[in-house]
Amino acid sequence: MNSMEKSAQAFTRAARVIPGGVNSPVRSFKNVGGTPVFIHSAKGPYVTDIDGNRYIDYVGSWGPMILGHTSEAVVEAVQKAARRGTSFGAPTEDETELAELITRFVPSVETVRLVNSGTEATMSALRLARGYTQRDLLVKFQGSYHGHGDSFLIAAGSGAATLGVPDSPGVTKATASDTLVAMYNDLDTVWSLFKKHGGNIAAVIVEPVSGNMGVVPPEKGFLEGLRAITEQYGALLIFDEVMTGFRIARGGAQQLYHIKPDMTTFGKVIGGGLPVGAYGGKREILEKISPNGPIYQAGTLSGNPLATAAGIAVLRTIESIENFYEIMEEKSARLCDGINAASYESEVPLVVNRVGSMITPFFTDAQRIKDYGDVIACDKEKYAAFFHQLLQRGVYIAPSQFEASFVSYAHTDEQIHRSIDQFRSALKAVRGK
Ligand code: HOZ
Repeated sequence: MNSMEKSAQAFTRAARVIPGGVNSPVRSFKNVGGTPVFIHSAKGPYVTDIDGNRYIDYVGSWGPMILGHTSEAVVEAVQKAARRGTSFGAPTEDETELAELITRFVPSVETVRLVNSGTEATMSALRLARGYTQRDLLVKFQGSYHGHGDSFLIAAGSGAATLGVPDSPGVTKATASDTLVAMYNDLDTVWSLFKKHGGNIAAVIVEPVSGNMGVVPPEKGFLEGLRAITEQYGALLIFDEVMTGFRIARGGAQQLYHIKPDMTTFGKVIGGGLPVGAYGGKREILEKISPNGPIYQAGTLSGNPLATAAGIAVLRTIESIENFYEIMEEKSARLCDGINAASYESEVPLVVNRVGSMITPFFTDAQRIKDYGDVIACDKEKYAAFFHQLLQRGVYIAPSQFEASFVSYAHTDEQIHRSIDQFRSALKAVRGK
């Protein structure tokens, strides 16, 4: 391993002109200490920093790189698209193609609007839900994160939990009072909100598999219960599948758990690493957005040709690989089994939560991790020490206990085995600390 001196210098330089030296907080390493590695390039399952250190990468740009980095299909598609023009502010056939692919993969999505990020997708979906139902209130879950829109920054996970600001200053009291918070995996808390406010709740938004407090799967009956409650009270059920969409199954979490939400939000995989988001669902609801309906949402770069080309390339590649999701499952299960064995051998207790290719090792003596309360009781300091031990050994996982790490199709058996060896050695190094 080379020094990380160039990264340290780059961080100092960045901090002079960029708040905190980063353009998104989690990547600052604030939760794990030290200075972030600055990336020079990436290929397949590897990222290489500007000091020349190469890491087996399980961040994968926080989810988009399901095929691994710089996949030929994506690079070629983007290059080709760039030569034709980088933005038109007018419709293209490729946008329709991507929308067709999305609706084919996720049947509950009858029509879909492309936007530029997951945050934009959730903000737009919420406005639409409010306009459609003519109600104001939103139910979200503690420790869940739906991007940085004001309505969602209440008891939020991801960077907000990482940096200890789950209720962000700058969100007005009025906005915050329209967001009601329930506990993930606890239907009683949802029932009691509906009993009190049911007639004015526009929507429940949920990460069907939570990824932004680390990976926390839904308990049996939880998503079914949300479907039943929202139907009973005439509220919309929004699945935030920005992370899980096209990742944990062809049709996302809704396919895996057999639940049909009213609306779904996407991002990450459908942009192949370029800025993209989307929201879609029942035609009847989506008809209410502009220009067909009165609820406004727009964007100069929406359906951007480069992002659209990348997204089409990713989804077409996935479609062309037989048993793509079974292969992803095998790779991820192998890694997860290896981490569990390493935990046992090193006598460092872990709960390793995994759904498909999303994984979080939680440092805890508990038997299971099922909600935000369990998550925040984990040993963050040990996670931080472990993260750095792994980094020194050439393995890059999420720099926060409150995030998911991701396996890609490009991770080979050999790289997974090598990673497991490094997990074992890193766990031994943090034992007793
Ligand atoms: N919100 C992302 C994790 N859930 C982190 C994005 C970033 O820092 O790049």
